[in-house]
Amino acid sequence: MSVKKHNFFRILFCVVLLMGLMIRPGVYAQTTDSTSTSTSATSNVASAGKDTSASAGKDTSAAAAPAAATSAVAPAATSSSTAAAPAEEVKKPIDPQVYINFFYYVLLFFLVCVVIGIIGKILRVYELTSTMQGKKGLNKNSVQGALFLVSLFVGLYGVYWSFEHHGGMAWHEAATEHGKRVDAMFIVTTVITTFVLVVMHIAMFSFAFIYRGKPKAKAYFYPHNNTIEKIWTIVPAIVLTILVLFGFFTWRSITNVPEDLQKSAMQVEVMGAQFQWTIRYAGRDNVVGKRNYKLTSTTNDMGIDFTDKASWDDIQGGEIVLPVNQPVRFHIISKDILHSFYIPYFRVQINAVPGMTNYFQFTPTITTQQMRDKLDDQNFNYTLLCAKICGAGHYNMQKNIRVVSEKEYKAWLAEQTYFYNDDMRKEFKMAQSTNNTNQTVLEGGVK
Ligand SMILES: [Cu+2]
Repeated sequence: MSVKKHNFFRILFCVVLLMGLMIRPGVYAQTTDSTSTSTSATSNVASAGKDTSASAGKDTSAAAAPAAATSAVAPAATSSSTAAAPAEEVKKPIDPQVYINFFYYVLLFFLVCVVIGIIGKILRVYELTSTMQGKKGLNKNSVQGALFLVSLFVGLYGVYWSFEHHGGMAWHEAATEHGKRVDAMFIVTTVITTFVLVVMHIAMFSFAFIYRGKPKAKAYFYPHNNTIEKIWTIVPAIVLTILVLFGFFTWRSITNVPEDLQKSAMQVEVMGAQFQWTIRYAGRDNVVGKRNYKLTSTTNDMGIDFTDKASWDDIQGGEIVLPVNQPVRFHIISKDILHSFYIPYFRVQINAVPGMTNYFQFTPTITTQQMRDKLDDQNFNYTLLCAKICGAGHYNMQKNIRVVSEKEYKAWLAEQTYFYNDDMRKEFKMAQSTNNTNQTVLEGGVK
């Protein structure tokens, strides 16, 4: 039985090895393309976003939509464009490297299994020969204790390596005033939790080594100690309370803005909808006009109530442009379902909830150009993202944010269009006259 088993694994290993050796660029790619174009389209969405958006852009070019609008329709257009696309576009080959990588890891897995098997066999042979020679053989307790120590060092090195290599990827300077407070909180939490992680692991793994099974050692029965119980209950409770309070007061300091500062800040409304953000600047009066969801129409996407004169000077922002070092108060709303207003570099995240308005006030402190220079990346842009998985096009809910000087901001704002444009005026006046007629008819009926 065991001989059969061994033969089975040998054959399996040889088959995988041969398959790996037989891989030639293009061989698999061609067969897959002719059979499963939809798969290739899907994987292209993930791996080569540029291709997908390009093809989606072609399909929607008739509408001459700007970049943001094109990206908003990309998910729907992706499937239709695949069906309607010309033959040569459909036959786009999958990068053969994908298959090579896959088989490389499969082979690596088998190789690791074989190495472990060989080590096991060597140990078994050593054990049998020791028994035959009348020696004690391998002390499994010592081996396992040593393995615990090895795991400890490998694990701790892994933690260090992860901080060293991935810390830089996740960590970037905050570009807002309050961002520094959030970062301070993050650093303190990380330092405390890392300290606990290291101390706990050293204790656990080294105890497993120090108190490994020994022939003459006796287990010490130690059922209870009140002092130890108190220490390990009170100390974590104090640390957690400090962390929670630290978080609570930081959040309060960020969100509880005094009323006069709320009013003096620049007012911008942002509405999340599947799958785009619509931006409304308050205009000259710095008051965002009222909305009523019942007024939502194809021309009035936000349901702006134009009977409120404060809405007449409200400005549409194709992108978000903010003047540096000036407080801005975002009114965050949702048209349909939950979204989340998330700007990583600004340390800003708050849900966009249908039926209510959330607010986030902050002051950007680093312009886009300054950040580009700092990061040595001239293509860098701050981005508003949606942090709530809201449907198929969720990944596309992105909006560029430009932080510029006051002068540049004013120049940009002057070029933007009003929500209350000619079409809206006509629609509004028609609605007004219909209302007036209805009112007259009603009043006539009452009389
Ligand atoms: Cu989303």
